[in-house]
Parts: sequence; structure tokens; C-alpha cells
Amino acid sequence: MNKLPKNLSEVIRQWDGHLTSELVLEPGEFGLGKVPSRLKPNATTTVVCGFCSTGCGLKVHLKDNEAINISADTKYPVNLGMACPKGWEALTPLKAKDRATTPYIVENGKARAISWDEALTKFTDKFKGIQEKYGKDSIAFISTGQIVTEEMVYLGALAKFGMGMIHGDGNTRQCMATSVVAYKQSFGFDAPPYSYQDFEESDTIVLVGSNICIAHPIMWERIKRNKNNPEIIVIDPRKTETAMQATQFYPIEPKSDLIFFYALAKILIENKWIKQDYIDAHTNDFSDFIEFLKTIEIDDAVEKSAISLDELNKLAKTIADGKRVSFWWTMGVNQSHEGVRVAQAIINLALMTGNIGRPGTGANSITGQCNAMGSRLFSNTTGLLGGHDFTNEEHRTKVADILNIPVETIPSENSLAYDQIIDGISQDKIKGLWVIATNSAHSWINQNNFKDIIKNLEFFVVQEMYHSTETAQIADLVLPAAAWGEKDGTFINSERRIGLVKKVAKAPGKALSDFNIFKLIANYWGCDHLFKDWKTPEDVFQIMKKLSKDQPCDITGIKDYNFLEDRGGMQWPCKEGEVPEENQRILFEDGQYYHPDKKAKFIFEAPRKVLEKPSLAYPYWLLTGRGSSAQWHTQTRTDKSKVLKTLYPNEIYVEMNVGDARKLGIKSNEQVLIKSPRGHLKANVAVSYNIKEGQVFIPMHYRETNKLTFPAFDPYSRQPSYKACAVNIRRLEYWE
Ligand SMILES: Nc1nc2c(c(=O)[nH]1)N[C@H]1C(S)=C(S)[C@@H](COP(=O)(O)OP(=O)(O)OC[C@H]3O[C@@H](n4cnc5c(=O)[nH]c(N)nc54)[C@H](O)[C@@H]3O)O[C@H]1N2
Ligand SMILES: Nc1nc2c(c(=O)[nH]1)N[C@H]1C(S)=C(S)[C@@H](COP(=O)(O)OP(=O)(O)OC[C@H]3O[C@@H](n4cnc5c(=O)[nH]c(N)nc54)[C@H](O)[C@@H]3O)O[C@H]1N2
Ligand code: SF4
Ligand SMILES: [Mo]
Repeated sequence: MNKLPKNLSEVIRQWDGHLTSELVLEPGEFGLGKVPSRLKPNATTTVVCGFCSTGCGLKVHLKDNEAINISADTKYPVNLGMACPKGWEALTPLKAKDRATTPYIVENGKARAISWDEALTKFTDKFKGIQEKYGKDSIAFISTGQIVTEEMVYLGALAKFGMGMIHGDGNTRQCMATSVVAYKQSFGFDAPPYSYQDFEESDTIVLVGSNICIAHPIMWERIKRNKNNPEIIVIDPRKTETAMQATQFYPIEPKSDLIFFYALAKILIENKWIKQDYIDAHTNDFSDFIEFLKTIEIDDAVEKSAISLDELNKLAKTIADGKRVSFWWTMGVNQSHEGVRVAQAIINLALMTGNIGRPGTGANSITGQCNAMGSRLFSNTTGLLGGHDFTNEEHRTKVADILNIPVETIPSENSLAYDQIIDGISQDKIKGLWVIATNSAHSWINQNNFKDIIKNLEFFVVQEMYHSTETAQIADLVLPAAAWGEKDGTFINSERRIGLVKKVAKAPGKALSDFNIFKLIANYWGCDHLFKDWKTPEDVFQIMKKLSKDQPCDITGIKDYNFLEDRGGMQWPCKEGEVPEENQRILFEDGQYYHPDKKAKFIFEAPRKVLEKPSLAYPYWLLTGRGSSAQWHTQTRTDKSKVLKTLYPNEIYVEMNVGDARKLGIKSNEQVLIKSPRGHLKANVAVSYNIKEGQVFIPMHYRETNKLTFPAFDPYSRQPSYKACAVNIRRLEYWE
């Protein structure tokens, strides 16, 4: 069992499935040969972008079997010929010198390149040993919203059904957990209801905690195509690039959204600016909501949000006057100590004003990573495959039947959340960790003790495309992964569109696609009998279809990859026998939600205390988020491009108000020290009018940023509240 299969080349051929016939293997190498044989050597083909959740179609131009250039696809229904700088530069990160090209193990601080056979033997022996010593649930995995859905399904099934893990979460916890919980509770299923066409059809666009110009530039371009001269309303503490383009800007105090939206609801109700017939026909608990709102004082909301009553009234009136009002939110809402209730306060506004289920409307959470939506439905982390529930026996039986596996292999309890897995490591409950396609040692909240916590593990495996990431640097075993562009599969974008990702380049050295790594692990672990039919990504896609059957995310009508190719992707639902003609669809047109009684729920709760606020010792709010459209997350990919690097400050900087800078005698570009109760860092000052006094902003892309952040979590989604903590700032000479 713990040996490479004898007829390895045969296995590799099977891995590549429909690509087999012309597949040439380099002798002695595991890298899987050439670009897919179904593409002609000098072809042009469309691939969905591997950065943000917009999911633009990019044309990849091949010469002699090699991807040489990219342009934006003019026909793809998402981006209509547009792409942002990251998309244009998407091939560059593949060629970087710090790609992990061989498995390696770190012993006594020294890295040693090893064969796949040794790596997989080590992986299996170590993790099995830990399980024998401490129990099955003593190993866990943390995955991602950035591998193809087929790989997510494989990983989730392998880890939980094959290797016996219970705990596995993803970086989507840092990002989307709040929206998932909010939608499930309010609508009965995690179902963002919109299509991008809504950006063009609204007459009133309300963007909450969403810097769309930077984070989703092509969605912003869709707003610019709107012919209704729409009101564009931005609710954000900072005057962001998006706020600068807005027709109305509400610079709300950090973490005051909940009371602010409740006050707004109260004003709408008092003025009878609501759609009672819609509320009566399609929702529950509105009268309780009215009762609850009696506990909300408008004056209190005005004071806490720093938005005047006049402005609040103006916003309410604008919403009331709009015929097609759409509400959009992103991380300013999700990353909060009470994010779920804030998201639901926004959902409540859409429901009570009847702004849902019609073109140009909706309570719309914008996702972040290219495949966050895939992970929400198919990663087997927070929910069972296909939007099912681990704790529901019927669901477990259904999934077991589809996969043809014993139902007992499916855990009947939910996984610990990301923060609980990290705590579990501190508490010696989790002794083995496997991280796939996320850079936890940079992006996780409060980094000060992260590396020490990791030392508590007996075995730490990182599956990565680069050996240089902060997380790979502290691993015991690194498994080199092929990247976007080097493998096949599908992503699901923000508007629920399933789009194709293709192998257009060869992975370097011995790097393998995550799909193939999972396949090998199944073989070495001895559970490959569970995955007999899972030969190619497209086989797994066919299994995903079965898993989705009769769920709101039913995709049984998508025949195969060629169908997706021909249609320019397809939004869910797409049921067998009900394949839609049109290419842009919204949900809830019939007012039917996914709760058993088909009604949506008003959900509300008194605002919670913010656990860390500015104080005498730490007088500034620290906000964090995206810095520019050319930077991606922890920058492992985007900092490989010379072109992108010219588009943003290469060193960490802090944005600070002109008045604050003057008070402290700080000049623009001066380096300052920033301290939170947990850690400190040095950053260059960017003096600005776009941030209020008493607040500062540091982009998340720099490795130091999370030394400062405060680990507060939403109680329902367990999403970290990255966006608010307290810091102090001083000139260097003052500290040193
Ligand atoms: N260029 C680029 N694009 C990206 C990414 C990237 O790294 N780079 N990442 C992708 C991912 S994974 C994600 S999740 C998205 C994130 O996309 P966004 O959420 O749009 O980006 P952020 O800058 O994280 O946060 C948005 C805004 O929230 C505001 N905010 C902070 N606190 C509060 C608050 O209390 N209330 C309100 N109302 N607003 C607040 C911040 O000032 C910030 O402007 O971007 C995606 N797109
Ligand atoms: N302070 C602060 N912190 C934040 C945020 C914030 O707003 N403020 N935002 C949070 C949010 S919303 C998010 S989504 C996270 C993002 O945080 P991360 O997920 O840690 O960020 P990435 O840099 O995208 O990490 C992805 C990793 O996967 C690797 N990789 C890329 N493609 C592949 C592949 O195909 N296979 C494998 N095996 N590896 C691959 C990349 O090299 C990279 O190291 O950060 C969170 N952290
Ligand atoms: S907007 Fe997003 S999906 Fe489109 S090209 Fe840019 S990073 Fe890629
Ligand atoms: Mo994210």
C-alpha cells in the first residue's frame, strides 16, 4: 500500500482522463506533460480568472502548446471584454523562481528534497501515528476558496470519509462565513440571489463595507454601464475609492452598522415606506421585528454611527423613492463581532421594502475569492457536500448512497471552526494539521502567537505552489502544487456562475495538481476504494451534479464541461429538464424562499459590545482591508509581477488623517511605529483626507498587518473581526 503503484504511468494517464491520448510523460518526472490535448498547440481558449470572485473570462493564447498571453474575453457574460490588472498578469506568477518544485521535508531546521513516494509515506505514517496516539479527530485540515471545486470535493471527502477527520475548515471562514449563516437563517439556504446584470438595472445601489472599485473592479465597471443614472450610496468609515465615486456617502463609525440599519428600518416603517403586501405574503416575524425596534433609539443610533438624523432620513427617503434598490455588502459587514446580524439587518431592509426577486434589487453578499462559492457548497467543511448538513441523518444517507460509501464514514457532527482548530492546537487536542492553498501564517488574525502555536503540532503539512510563503516556511512537509492555469476544473463566482478553469501551462518540476495529490494520498492511505470512479476532475463534476440534485443549487442540467464552455458558464440552479435559455438569472422571483413554509425570516438582535475600542492608551481605530486592485491577499502571487508592483507601494504603509498627523508632528512618508495591545510594526505614513480623525488604515497585503489585529469573532459565524481594533501611533524617535 505504501508504495507508488507499479504502473505509475498508467495511473497518471488515468488522472488526466480525457486528456490521455496525447499525453507525453517526461521520463522520471511527475509533472503532467503538456497542455491538454483537446486544445490545439496554437489555440486561444477561455479560462475563468483565478483571483477574485467576479470570475471574469480570460482568453489565453497558446503558441506551440505554451500559454504566452492573456486578453479579456469580449463574449464572456461576466466581464464583456474587461479585465483588471491582476487578470492581465495572471500567467506571470506561474513562472516565478520560488515555485515549490519538489516535495521536501524539514528536519532539524534543514529542508531536504524527497521523492513523492517518501513524501506520501511520511504523510501517511505521521498522520496515522498521531491518530492512533490521540484519536481520529486529532488531525485537521484548513483549505481554501482558491482551488477548483472538484479538488475541494476530493479533499473534503478524502479527509472526512477516507482519513476519518472530523475537523476541517477553510479560509472562507475569514471571508464568507457570516454571509453563509445569515442567508441560511434568513432564506433557508446559502443563496446569494443576484446576477451581475442587477448592477446595470438598479436605480439605487447601496454598497455597505464594500470597496468595489478596488476589490471587484469589473463589477464596478458593470455599475458604470448602468443607464438609469443610479444613486450610488456608500456606507463605509473611510472615503474609499468607491466612496469618491458615490452620489451619497455615509462615513459611519466603525462597527456601528447594526444600530444604524435598525434606525433606518424604524424610519422606513414610521413613514410607511414599506411593502406590507410583500411582507405579509412572503415573510415571517415582521411584527416581532417592529416590537424589537421599539428598543432602538434613533438618537442613540445617530450618536453611535456619527450620521446625523437628517442624513439618516435622506438615506431612508432615497431607498423609499427607489424602484429598484439593490443592497450589496462585503467585508466591512462580514468581518465583524456581529456580522451575521448586520447582514440580516440589510436583508431585512430588502425584504420590507420588497426589493428582492426583481431585476436590479436584492440583498446581495459579494464574495471574495475565485471559488469561495464553490467552497461554500462543496468543500465538506462547514456543511456536508452539496449544501447538505452533517447533523441531518437523511442528508448523510443521501450523500452516502450517491457516493456509494458506508453512511458511518460520514461524521454526524460539525467541524470546529478555524479559530477553534487553532485553539485546539494550543490545547493539545489537534496534533496534526494539513494546510492547503491558504497562507495562514500571514492572513490569520493576531499573528503574534501563531508560529508558537504551530510548534505545538507534531506534524504540519503545507500544500502550496510556492516554498517561500510564511506558512510553507514553518512546515514540516511541503507538497508542491500546480496552480491555476496548470489544471482543470470549475469555479463558482459571486453570481452563482459555474465557469471552467483549464490547464494551459505545465506545472514546474514535480509539482502536481491538488487533485492528483489527493488521489495519491487516497492511495497511500489505503482508502482509494472509496474513490474508484473519481479519475478525472470531470468525473468529480459528474458526482457534484448528483450531490446537488433537488437542492436549491441543483446543477443536474449542466451536461459536462463542454456545455459550460459553450454557454459561457452557467448559474445555479440549472436542473435537468429545466435548462434556462437566458444567461443572467436572479433568485426568488416567485417570492418562494427555502424554509419549509417558503417564507423568509426577519432576524434581529440587540447590538453587542465591541470588545476592543479606542482608549487613552490606544486612541485610534485600526481598519484593515484591500489596498489596491493590483495586490492580492498575502501577495504570494501578485508580487511576482513587475507590472503590478509599479501600481502600489511596495512597503507597508498606514493611511492617517491630516489633522492627526499634524497633531503628532508626523509628515507624509515618515516611518512611524504602530502599536496595539498585542504587537507592533513600523509603517510609512500616507497622510490623507480620506480617513477620519481617530482612524487609521493598513492594507492586509503586508505580512506585519495581522500583528496588530484583535481576535474577536462573530458568535454565529465565527468569522474574525479583522476590521476593528485599537492602536497607538508615534514617531519613531518617541519610542526609541
Ligand atoms: N485587489 C484585490 N481584490 C480583491 C482581494 C484582494 O486581496 N485584492 N480579495 C478578494 C477577497 S477574498 C475579498 S473577501 C474581497 C473583499 O472586498 P471588500 O470587502 O470590498 O474589501 P475590504 O477592503 O476588505 O473591506 C471593505 C471596506 O470595509 C470597510 N469597513 C471597515 N470597517 C467597517 C465597518 O465597521 N462598517 C462598514 N460599513 N464598513 C467597514 C473598510 O473601510 C473597507 O473599505 O475582495 C476580493 N477582491
Ligand atoms: N487584517 C486582515 N486580514 C485578513 C483580511 C482583512 O481584510 N484584514 N481578509 C481575510 C480574507 S477575506 C481572506 S479571503 C484571507 C486570505 O488569506 P489567504 O488565503 O491566506 O491568502 P492568499 O494569499 O490568497 O493565500 C493563498 C495561498 O495559496 C497558494 N496557492 C494559490 N493557488 C494554489 C493552488 O492552486 N494550490 C495550492 N495548493 N496552493 C495555491 C498561494 O501561493 C497562497 O500562499 O485573508 C484574511 N485576512
Ligand atoms: S476583476 Fe477579478 S476576476 Fe476579473 S480580472 Fe480582475 S481579479 Fe480576475
Ligand atoms: Mo476574502
